Amino acid sequence: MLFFQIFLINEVIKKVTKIEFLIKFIRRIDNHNCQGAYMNGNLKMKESIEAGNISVGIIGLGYVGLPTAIGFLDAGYTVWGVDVSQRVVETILRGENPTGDPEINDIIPTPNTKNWNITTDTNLAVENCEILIVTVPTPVTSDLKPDLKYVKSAGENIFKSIKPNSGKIVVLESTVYPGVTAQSWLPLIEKYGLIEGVDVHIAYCPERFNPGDEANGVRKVARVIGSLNPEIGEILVGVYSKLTSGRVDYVGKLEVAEAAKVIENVQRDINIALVNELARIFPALEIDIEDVLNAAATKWNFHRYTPGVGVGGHCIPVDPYYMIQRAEQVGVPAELITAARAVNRTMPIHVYSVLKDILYTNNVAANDSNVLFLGWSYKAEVGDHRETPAEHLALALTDSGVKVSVWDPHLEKDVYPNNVEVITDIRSAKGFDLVVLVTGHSVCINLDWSSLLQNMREPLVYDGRRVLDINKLEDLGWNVYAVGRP
Ligand code: SAJ
Repeated sequence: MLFFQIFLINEVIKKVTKIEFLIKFIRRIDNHNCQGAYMNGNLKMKESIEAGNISVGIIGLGYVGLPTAIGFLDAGYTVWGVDVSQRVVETILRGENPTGDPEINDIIPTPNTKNWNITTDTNLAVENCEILIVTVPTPVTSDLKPDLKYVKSAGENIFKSIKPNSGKIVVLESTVYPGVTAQSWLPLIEKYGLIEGVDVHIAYCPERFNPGDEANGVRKVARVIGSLNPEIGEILVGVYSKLTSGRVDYVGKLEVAEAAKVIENVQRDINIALVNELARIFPALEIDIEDVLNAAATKWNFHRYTPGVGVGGHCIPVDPYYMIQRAEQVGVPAELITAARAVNRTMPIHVYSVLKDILYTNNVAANDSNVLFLGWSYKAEVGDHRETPAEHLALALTDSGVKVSVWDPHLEKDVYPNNVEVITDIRSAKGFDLVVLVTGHSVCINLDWSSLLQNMREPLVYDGRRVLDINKLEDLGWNVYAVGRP
């Protein structure tokens, strides 16, 4: 009896699955037959794009999403910005900037700006937008593995709100390894009974704007687009061509666009790793790396990069691990990428040992020394401390008994770890043994070095970004050291 019951249930399940399959098959056929009509649907979408009367939803209003949302508003689109954080949404609705990036302080739309809708409700944005753009973080886990949880949760929230036959376009902009968009989102589309190419279209268009660089901002930087359906790719070329004055290219497969973005950052990490490694080698040869770079840069095809205390930010020190992981998955180890990453990752420790030598050579006991960091941001002229190498350098120093204080007018007081003192007024900086320039902000480079010298215990300065005028400082009486200088 039991056996007969199980057999019956199995048969029913098989039938249901078959029916489900049949429905989807018919919808695809039907859609294919009315592809023309749907194409007309796309045509309608294309026309409304050209007419500019479509709404764009931006999912994730952080360092990338908020400037992107403001860019689309600026380009004349109705924008629905979504963030899971109530604090972020309320801050933006007050016309204030929730990201630490002061660069966009003055461009946050004022409250009740027309066509500017900010919410925590993804469903509302999906209902009101033809195109949804996902700009969520793609960090790494503590063991340096890609962490795709935000890409997946954003996808979950979007796809569960999409209605059949709506033909919405969902674009991922976050930096990922080749394959993530399809691998993360197609199962979700399936889960919610949707059909990619009928109910929804997915595409990839990596964000590329360069923080702190107006010439390569959201409205000027070139873009590339990959998608499963070339027509959707072309539609998005139209959409992004209104956003940026830079060129916009449809490059075919999702994976091509995904790979393009990740290698742009991998290439930069490798190039920086080369000069950082040379900055370790040349002093041992009694050669100053800057002299060598100046000489090499006279050659037309020498690409100059700058050595420094380390590589920070949410992109360059993170994205290579995506490529390393993907290469491992297919059994082709990324040796060069891995090696370069290790060089840049250990630069703060290299600089730490150099600073210890400087203190020792100048008879300053480490556990009785006061070091002043100029800058904490991961790079010049931005107020962004994410993955800053300053944190690793400061920790190594304080762990060895050195007292570290920091001055960085680009950052709020609450971003610092508790092992450092924060100085808000550089004129009050007194009693230091060593100044370390960690970030090349112009305010750090152009500060009053002679009065700072008056307040120092020892006239020692270390240029960790090769931005200081060494001769001028030596003329003032400073004892100048620098990364890559013997
Ligand atoms: N750095 C050096 N030496 C150099 C150049 C940079 O040590 O010669 C350091 C910087 O000080 C900083 C880090 O590298 O700590 C990264 O700074 P960055 O200016 O190289 O890059 P990001 O992270 O601000 O922006 C990068 C850019 N990618 C490329 O230039 C290939 C930007 O265009 C991307 O949009 C961004 O990553 C991103 O979001 O992916």
